[in-house]
Amino acid sequence: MTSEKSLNSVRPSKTSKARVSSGKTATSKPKREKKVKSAAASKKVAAKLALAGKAQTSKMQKDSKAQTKSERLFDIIKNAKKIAIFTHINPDPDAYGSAFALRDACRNMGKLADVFAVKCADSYLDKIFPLTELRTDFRADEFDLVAMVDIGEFSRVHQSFQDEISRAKKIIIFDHHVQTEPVGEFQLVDAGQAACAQVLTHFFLDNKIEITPKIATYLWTGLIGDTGRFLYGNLSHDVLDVALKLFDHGADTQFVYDQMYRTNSLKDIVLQQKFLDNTYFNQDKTAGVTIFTAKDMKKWGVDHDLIKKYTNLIINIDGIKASFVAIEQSPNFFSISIRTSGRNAQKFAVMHGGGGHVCASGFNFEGSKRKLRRVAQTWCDELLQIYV
Ligand SMILES: [Mn+2]
Repeated sequence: MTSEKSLNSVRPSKTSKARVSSGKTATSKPKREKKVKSAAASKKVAAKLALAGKAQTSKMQKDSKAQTKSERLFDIIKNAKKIAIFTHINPDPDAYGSAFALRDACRNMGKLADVFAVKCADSYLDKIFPLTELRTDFRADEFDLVAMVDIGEFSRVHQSFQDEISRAKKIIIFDHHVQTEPVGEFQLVDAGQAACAQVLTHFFLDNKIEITPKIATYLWTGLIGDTGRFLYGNLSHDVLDVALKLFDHGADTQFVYDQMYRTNSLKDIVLQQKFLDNTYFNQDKTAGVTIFTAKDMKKWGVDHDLIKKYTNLIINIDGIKASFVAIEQSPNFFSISIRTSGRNAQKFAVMHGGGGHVCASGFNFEGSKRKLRRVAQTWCDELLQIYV
């Protein structure tokens, strides 16, 4: 769905190293520099993956023809003893759901498996997932396999893990994002699926890996998170089929709903009010930009996770086709979540150094709130007019 042109603009190309050493990139904005740096790290990972892929191909030449990608990944897991699982920064229900489902499935196969992630503030996610068991002390030489879930690009891995991961012996990927950086051969990626949990459910079922009620609950949480409990435009026969299968495998659906949606506190209501107070609409009220500065968040006692819970508040207003929600993560550094209806947020995000899905994407912005407000007006026009 993404045009080659926009893909090329973020893909670490063969000439990217030459461009860095020529100094051209170094003179551009720091944001670009960061992008190139993470692209270089990802190139290292890609090269490793390609190498591993070749070894794998020759080793399995005799029987690989009939083997599906899913079976190959299962073989890799079966042959591993110690598996480190990673997901994207600011993990959401699909990220944690996929990671913990895979962890428990691996453990049930007798593997040593752990999830590595940097937790955001306390939230409802603590009630669903054993987040006290998250690890941050990853060392590549202590594991023989790295599994990444719900990650469309290497730069979305928490920065503190990136260097060690690039030293990993073998990397596999389960995902449902449009991959904007090459990630080698060991991957099970379907950008047509609504959640990584959906990809993993198929993987477990296809390979007859036991889905315990606990694993089903984790996967259900991921599916509910990424479909907005079947509310977003990414519903399909398969989503409902997977939901039914997880239900049949004992997913505690009511527990998940109670944790995720029946938790409106006074703080939630206040936040919704602040959301409206801080949203600038364009002239014909078809797009909105909401900005949360760190100072305001501190004043109102709301955190990143609580705001994320309402990322869809503006896009759900009748007539709104695009919404931008900006959260100040560090001084003058904002994470921007885009939500769209009938517009391609993914293409837009890629053009701005980010990524994601057709109706839900994100990227980062460096600059003051005032600058952001000004630039965001042009984003609204751009998104509404070009990315149809
Ligand atoms: Mn996801």
